Amino acid sequence: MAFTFPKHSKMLSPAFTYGVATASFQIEGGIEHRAPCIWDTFCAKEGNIIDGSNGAIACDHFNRWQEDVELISSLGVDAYRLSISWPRVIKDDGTVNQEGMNFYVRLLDKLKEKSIKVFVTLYHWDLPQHLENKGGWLNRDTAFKFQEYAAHVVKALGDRVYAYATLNEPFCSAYLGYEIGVHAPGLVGKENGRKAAHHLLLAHGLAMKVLAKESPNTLNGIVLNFTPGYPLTDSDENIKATAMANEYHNYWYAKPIFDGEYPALIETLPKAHQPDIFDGDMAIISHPVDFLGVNFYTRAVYEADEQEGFKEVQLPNVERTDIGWEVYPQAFTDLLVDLNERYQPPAIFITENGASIDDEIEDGNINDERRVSYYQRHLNAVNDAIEQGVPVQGYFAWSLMDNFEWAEGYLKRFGIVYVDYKTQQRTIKQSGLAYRQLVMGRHK
Ligand code: IFM
Repeated sequence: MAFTFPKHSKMLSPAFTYGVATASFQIEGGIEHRAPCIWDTFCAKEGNIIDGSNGAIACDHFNRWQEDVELISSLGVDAYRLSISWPRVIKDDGTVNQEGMNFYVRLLDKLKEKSIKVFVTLYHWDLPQHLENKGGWLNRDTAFKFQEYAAHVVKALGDRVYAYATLNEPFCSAYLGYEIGVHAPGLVGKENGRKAAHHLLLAHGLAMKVLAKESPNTLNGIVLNFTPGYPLTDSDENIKATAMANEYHNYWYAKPIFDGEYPALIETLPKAHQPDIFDGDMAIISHPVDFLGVNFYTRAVYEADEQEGFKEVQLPNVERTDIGWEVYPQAFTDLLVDLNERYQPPAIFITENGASIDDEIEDGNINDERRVSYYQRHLNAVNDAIEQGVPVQGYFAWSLMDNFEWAEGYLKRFGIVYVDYKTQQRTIKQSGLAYRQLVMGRHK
């Protein structure tokens, strides 16, 4: 199995960055060496995680990081996207936990030794629990705590880093975590979601200021996830409902960063659901970024709903991955073209894309044909966007290896490497082998 591209494709050039991605809570374990975070607390509550699991061991990356760097290197990729665990590097009193910071210093040194570029995400959802106890992302002060944390990380990691993303998917933190409660900290209420989102975006802007000043030689930006909405039919009501859904779920995060304002939808929300925007906030949030990280997995289909304005519809008889997400690569191209037209980001990196498949290991092989097919079609979708002038400079497979898939526990596998959670043995899947062949076979 191998991936194919049109011969002239820019994605076959060595200048195009290929990488693999992970996040701290999903792979590290080693929780006895760090302060508690909101996901530890969320996992401890019965019913929150489908298989009742937690991040205590995960992929045991905290102990197996050297072996994992060898694995990444064996895939031949140019880059590795990882996240820093805030509660591992900062103690509850705000000072640096040197032991925790050294973990990342050593990891990054080893990656440098292997000539692998490091894309660091500062926040991939593991908020220190003591900050949640003071209101978490509903508390404006958390944004300033994040700025201090960012400054400590930049100082410690120095020139080991190629690119920094402030946040990963603030939509998930704000909407899933504070509005519908399926992610940590599990709060529910429309009065929460937009307020949490505003403080997350403020945190991003404040950290960008630090990054621009203290780390001018890295690429500094943010990672947003997009699930583009499409109308169920072309009726005016459904088209309008879809536009509303797109503003609420997608542009809500991108527009403030690039245009310095929220989508017009904000005016129609009840006052109690609107964030408190202080003078100067939007200028902080719209600090120029060097790149936009785009995470894409699927699309959503909407129809009008009298009460809510829009409602998601599950189409019957469409191809889906094993997490239930529709496979619809055209939406990837459409999204990238749309983002480029709207915001002209200086550069785009696809920071996540991949498929959850219920893999089985047979005679030491994982023949994940459906994942290979997913990757092939989505890589082509990116190529189509590049051909339409979108400045995509790199692509990261989600994920390097199977890991803790949040509320789904360990039941959903996104890796291009299989993890046997009993033995912690890693085995490269067919998709991983195909990815390696693509990366290593590029024109020199
Ligand atoms: O596993 C997650 C990741 O942490 C954030 N983006 C989506 C992935 C798949 O759900």
